[in-house]
Amino acid sequence: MGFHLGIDVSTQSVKCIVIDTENGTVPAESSVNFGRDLPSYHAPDGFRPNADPRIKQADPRMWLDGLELALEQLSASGFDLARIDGISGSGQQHGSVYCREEFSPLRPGRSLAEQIGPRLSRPVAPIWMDRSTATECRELDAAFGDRLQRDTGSPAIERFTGPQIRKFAREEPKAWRRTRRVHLVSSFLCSVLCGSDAPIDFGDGAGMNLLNLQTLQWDPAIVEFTAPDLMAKLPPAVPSATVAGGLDGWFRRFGLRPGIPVVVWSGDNPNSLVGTGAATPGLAGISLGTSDTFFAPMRVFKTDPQGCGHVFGNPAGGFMSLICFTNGSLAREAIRRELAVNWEFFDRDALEQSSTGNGGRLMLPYFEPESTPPVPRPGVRRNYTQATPAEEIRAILESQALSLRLHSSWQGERFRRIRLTGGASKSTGFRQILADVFQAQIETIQVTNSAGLGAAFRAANAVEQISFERLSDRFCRPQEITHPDPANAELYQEMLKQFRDFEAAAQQA
Ligand code: XUL
Repeated sequence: MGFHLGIDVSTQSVKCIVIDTENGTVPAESSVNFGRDLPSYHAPDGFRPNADPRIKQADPRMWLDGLELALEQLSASGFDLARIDGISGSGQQHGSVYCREEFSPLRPGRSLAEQIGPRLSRPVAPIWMDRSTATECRELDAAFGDRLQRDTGSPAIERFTGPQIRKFAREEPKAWRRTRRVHLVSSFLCSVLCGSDAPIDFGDGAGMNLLNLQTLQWDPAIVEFTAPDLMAKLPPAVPSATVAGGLDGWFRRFGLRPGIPVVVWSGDNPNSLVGTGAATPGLAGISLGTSDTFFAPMRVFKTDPQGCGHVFGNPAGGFMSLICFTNGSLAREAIRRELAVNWEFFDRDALEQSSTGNGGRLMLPYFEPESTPPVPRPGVRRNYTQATPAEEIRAILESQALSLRLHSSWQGERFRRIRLTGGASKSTGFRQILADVFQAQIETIQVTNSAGLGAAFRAANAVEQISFERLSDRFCRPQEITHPDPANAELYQEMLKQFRDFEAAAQQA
């Protein structure tokens, strides 16, 4: 039993969490927000503003500075980082980093950004919010048809890495030729820790439209079609419990011991699955972050006939489902700002001042292009013209809950217990709406950074062979349980049909 570090590099921040597997405690944490703490990158929301709303790119050096700062804060917190026995991490999914050279040991005298920046063949990394690859997606669909979804778990998706790589290789052929390695955000940062090229795990690799989930290898035909020489530029794909290497000596400055095992990183959703304790069949998870996501372990490999849901590798073995709704907290925050109310009103008073079902008010809050269902152009749609601020807030929350239920039904499984995580999981009103819409018990856990916690679990699991069940018993005991009110079941069942019809009509308009 020992100490393990999980590092979560998400859209807006870098967070570190240390777990003590002996005592089931979290002795140290730190957090760096890109907008607040690294203003020189001019990326208040984690990406660079662009005149084209479909383009969302970040500077990889911002992640490196964020990592350095978060580790600095962690070591300043008083916890002796020399006690750490293993490290793993979590990256926002689908984003890609293009390197001119393979990784080599780091030079001690220079910052990470200073020495790794010049080794990139592309100064920016497209992130998961990017929607600029419609052409490439059409080409992939035309070339592979249904096989793409059957074998990679998803049809061609604009934010997925394969279409993004294809676009870059076509638009910037010289820079593409100079690229020796294409990394995901997760494998890039894992490589930085190791000072050598790290593999991509099955969890995050499945979000690329390149990994064949039947063989768990890169799919040669799809890879060849995607971009010239891509196979040679991809790191190997490996199980999530693989040790990628030993920690580079550069990290000695924080008190960390060089050489300690660095376990391959994964995506934020696979990490959250284990970090919420929902990796065993029967449970599901909902993460209410910048985007909202629904995820669950899969008993059998199955794909979404609507094409919105995805299949990723489950770090605990087998597969998991993932449905991503781009307009999560992003939309809740936009409505709150529009109404000029504080969070207290949004989370509590508004729901007290409005009634369940809200007179049938529904809202499609597409402040940004939406992934589920695919909506390329932003625009908020309502099926009503009048609402008080309280009703407006209930409309967005009920509609988001109905959307989560509607688009997760393809798995054909009735989830009676759902683990809730992310910032908005603190809202008791939203928890009740989710419990009633799903007619499921909603459970929160103490640690809200489930992606970082999941990464620390994966380090403990790979290094010390501690099972996920055991880690989840220690760290993920339900804190607050919200029971569904059966009296609301029928009302929401009816609204679910209305929501489905409203959404379908809006998509055709
Ligand atoms: C999942 C997705 C998002 C990002 C956000 O497919 O695009 O959840 O991983 O971090």
